[in-house]
Amino acid sequence: MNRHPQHHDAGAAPSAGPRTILTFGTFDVLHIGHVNILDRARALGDRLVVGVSSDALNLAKKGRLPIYSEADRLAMIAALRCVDEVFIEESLELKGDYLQRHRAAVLVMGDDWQGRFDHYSALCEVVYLPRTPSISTTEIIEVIRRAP
Ligand code: C2G
Repeated sequence: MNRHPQHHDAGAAPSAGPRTILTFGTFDVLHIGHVNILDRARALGDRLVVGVSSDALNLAKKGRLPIYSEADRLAMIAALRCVDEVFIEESLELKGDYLQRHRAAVLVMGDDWQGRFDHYSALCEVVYLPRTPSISTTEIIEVIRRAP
Protein backbone atom coordinates (compact mmCIF):
# COMPACT_ATOMS: atom_id res chain seq x y z
CA MET A 1 0.00 0.00 0.00
CA ASN A 2 1.47 3.35 -1.01
CA ARG A 3 1.46 5.69 1.96
CA HIS A 4 3.74 8.25 0.38
CA PRO A 5 3.72 9.89 -3.02
CA GLN A 6 6.42 9.09 -5.58
CA HIS A 7 7.73 6.08 -3.69
CA HIS A 8 8.62 2.55 -4.66
CA ASP A 9 7.95 -0.38 -2.37
CA ALA A 10 10.89 -2.50 -1.34
CA GLY A 11 10.62 -6.19 -2.20
CA ALA A 12 12.01 -7.27 1.17
CA ALA A 13 9.80 -7.82 4.19
CA PRO A 14 9.92 -4.94 6.66
CA SER A 15 12.41 -5.62 9.46
CA ALA A 16 11.45 -5.36 13.11
CA GLY A 17 12.53 -2.35 15.15
CA PRO A 18 12.44 1.37 14.48
CA ARG A 19 11.75 2.58 10.95
CA THR A 20 14.99 4.27 9.91
CA ILE A 21 15.02 7.03 7.31
CA LEU A 22 18.30 7.78 5.52
CA THR A 23 19.10 10.86 3.49
CA PHE A 24 22.23 12.39 1.96
CA GLY A 25 23.45 15.87 1.22
CA THR A 26 26.24 18.40 1.40
CA PHE A 27 24.28 20.84 3.61
CA ASP A 28 26.78 23.63 2.97
CA VAL A 29 25.79 27.08 4.33
CA LEU A 30 22.84 25.56 6.19
CA HIS A 31 19.48 27.09 5.21
CA ILE A 32 15.73 26.58 5.65
CA GLY A 33 15.51 24.26 2.60
CA HIS A 34 17.87 21.84 4.35
CA VAL A 35 15.94 21.99 7.64
CA ASN A 36 12.60 21.52 5.84
CA ILE A 37 13.66 18.35 4.02
CA LEU A 38 15.22 16.86 7.16
CA ASP A 39 12.07 17.58 9.18
CA ARG A 40 9.84 16.03 6.53
CA ALA A 41 12.18 13.03 6.16
CA ARG A 42 12.12 12.40 9.92
CA ALA A 43 8.30 12.50 9.90
CA LEU A 44 8.27 9.43 7.62
CA GLY A 45 9.70 7.15 10.32
CA ASP A 46 11.14 6.74 13.80
CA ARG A 47 14.73 7.85 13.36
CA LEU A 48 16.64 9.93 10.84
CA VAL A 49 20.21 9.15 9.78
CA VAL A 50 21.99 11.70 7.57
CA GLY A 51 24.98 11.08 5.30
CA VAL A 52 26.89 14.35 4.97
CA SER A 53 29.09 14.36 1.87
CA SER A 54 32.81 14.67 2.50
CA ASP A 55 34.95 17.63 1.38
CA ALA A 56 36.84 15.32 -1.00
CA LEU A 57 33.58 14.11 -2.57
CA ASN A 58 32.48 17.71 -3.17
CA LEU A 59 35.82 18.64 -4.68
CA ALA A 60 35.59 15.68 -7.05
CA LYS A 61 31.89 16.26 -7.86
CA LYS A 62 31.65 20.06 -8.05
CA GLY A 63 35.25 21.13 -8.57
CA ARG A 64 35.31 23.20 -5.38
CA LEU A 65 35.38 22.69 -1.65
CA PRO A 66 32.28 23.56 0.37
CA ILE A 67 32.38 26.86 2.30
CA TYR A 68 32.08 24.97 5.59
CA SER A 69 34.33 22.01 6.39
CA GLU A 70 32.88 18.50 6.64
CA ALA A 71 33.46 18.53 10.41
CA ASP A 72 31.42 21.73 10.79
CA ARG A 73 28.67 20.58 8.40
CA LEU A 74 28.46 17.27 10.27
CA ALA A 75 28.25 19.05 13.66
CA MET A 76 25.49 21.41 12.48
CA ILE A 77 23.37 18.60 11.04
CA ALA A 78 23.91 16.49 14.19
CA ALA A 79 22.72 19.43 16.33
CA LEU A 80 19.27 19.52 14.67
CA ARG A 81 16.42 18.12 16.77
CA CYS A 82 15.07 15.99 13.92
CA VAL A 83 18.41 14.21 13.32
CA ASP A 84 19.31 11.07 15.28
CA GLU A 85 22.64 10.06 13.69
CA VAL A 86 25.12 11.42 11.16
CA PHE A 87 28.03 10.00 9.18
CA ILE A 88 30.34 11.20 6.42
CA GLU A 89 29.36 10.09 2.90
CA GLU A 90 32.73 9.27 1.33
CA SER A 91 31.51 8.07 -2.07
CA LEU A 92 28.34 8.41 -4.15
CA GLU A 93 28.71 4.77 -5.17
CA LEU A 94 28.49 3.50 -1.58
CA LYS A 95 24.82 4.46 -1.09
CA GLY A 96 23.71 0.80 -1.16
CA ASP A 97 26.26 -0.08 1.54
CA TYR A 98 25.17 2.86 3.71
CA LEU A 99 21.49 1.90 3.34
CA GLN A 100 22.21 -1.67 4.44
CA ARG A 101 24.62 -0.73 7.23
CA HIS A 102 22.02 1.57 8.80
CA ARG A 103 19.12 -0.81 8.07
CA ALA A 104 17.27 1.98 6.30
CA ALA A 105 13.61 1.43 5.52
CA VAL A 106 13.43 4.58 3.40
CA LEU A 107 15.87 6.59 1.29
CA VAL A 108 14.77 10.23 1.05
CA MET A 109 16.14 12.64 -1.55
CA GLY A 110 15.05 16.05 -2.79
CA ASP A 111 13.17 16.01 -6.08
CA ASP A 112 16.16 17.57 -7.84
CA TRP A 113 17.31 13.92 -7.77
CA GLN A 114 13.94 12.58 -9.06
CA GLY A 115 14.35 9.10 -10.55
CA ARG A 116 18.12 8.99 -10.02
CA PHE A 117 18.00 6.57 -7.08
CA ASP A 118 15.11 4.33 -8.12
CA HIS A 119 17.45 1.32 -8.38
CA TYR A 120 17.79 1.34 -4.56
CA SER A 121 14.12 0.33 -4.31
CA ALA A 122 15.47 -3.25 -4.17
CA LEU A 123 16.86 -2.34 -0.71
CA CYS A 124 14.29 0.09 0.69
CA GLU A 125 11.55 2.54 -0.23
CA VAL A 126 12.80 5.50 -2.26
CA VAL A 127 10.99 8.79 -1.66
CA TYR A 128 11.66 12.12 -3.40
CA LEU A 129 10.41 15.15 -1.51
CA PRO A 130 9.78 18.52 -3.18
CA ARG A 131 12.55 21.09 -2.69
CA THR A 132 11.81 24.30 -0.82
CA PRO A 133 11.45 26.94 -3.54
CA SER A 134 13.61 30.06 -3.94
CA ILE A 135 16.56 29.12 -1.75
CA SER A 136 19.87 27.43 -2.44
CA THR A 137 23.44 27.46 -1.18
CA THR A 138 24.62 28.63 -4.63
CA GLU A 139 22.24 31.62 -4.53
CA ILE A 140 23.29 32.58 -0.99
CA ILE A 141 26.96 32.51 -2.03
CA GLU A 142 26.15 34.69 -5.09
CA VAL A 143 24.23 37.24 -2.98
CA ILE A 144 27.14 37.49 -0.52
CA ARG A 145 29.66 37.79 -3.39
CA ARG A 146 27.69 40.64 -4.99
CA ALA A 147 27.29 42.52 -1.71
CA PRO A 148 29.06 45.93 -1.86
N1 C2G B 1 17.09 20.90 -0.62
C1 C2G B 1 15.74 21.26 -0.57
N2 C2G B 1 15.37 22.54 -0.87
C2 C2G B 1 16.29 23.46 -1.24
C3 C2G B 1 17.65 23.12 -1.28
C4 C2G B 1 18.04 21.80 -0.97
O1 C2G B 1 14.87 20.43 -0.26
N3 C2G B 1 15.86 24.70 -1.55
C5 C2G B 1 17.48 19.51 -0.31
C6 C2G B 1 18.12 18.80 -1.50
O2 C2G B 1 17.13 18.34 -2.40
C7 C2G B 1 18.87 17.68 -0.81
C8 C2G B 1 19.23 18.29 0.56
O3 C2G B 1 18.44 19.47 0.70
O4 C2G B 1 18.00 16.55 -0.62
C9 C2G B 1 20.69 18.65 0.63
O5 C2G B 1 20.97 19.52 -0.45
P1 C2G B 1 22.46 19.70 -0.96
O6 C2G B 1 23.33 20.06 0.17
O7 C2G B 1 22.43 20.59 -2.16
O8 C2G B 1 22.82 18.22 -1.36
P2 C2G B 1 23.59 17.71 -2.63
O9 C2G B 1 24.81 18.53 -2.87
O10 C2G B 1 22.56 17.55 -3.70
O11 C2G B 1 24.14 16.32 -2.10
O12 C2G B 1 24.71 11.76 -2.34
C10 C2G B 1 24.08 12.86 -2.85
C11 C2G B 1 24.66 14.12 -2.37
O13 C2G B 1 25.30 14.00 -1.14
C12 C2G B 1 23.54 15.13 -2.36
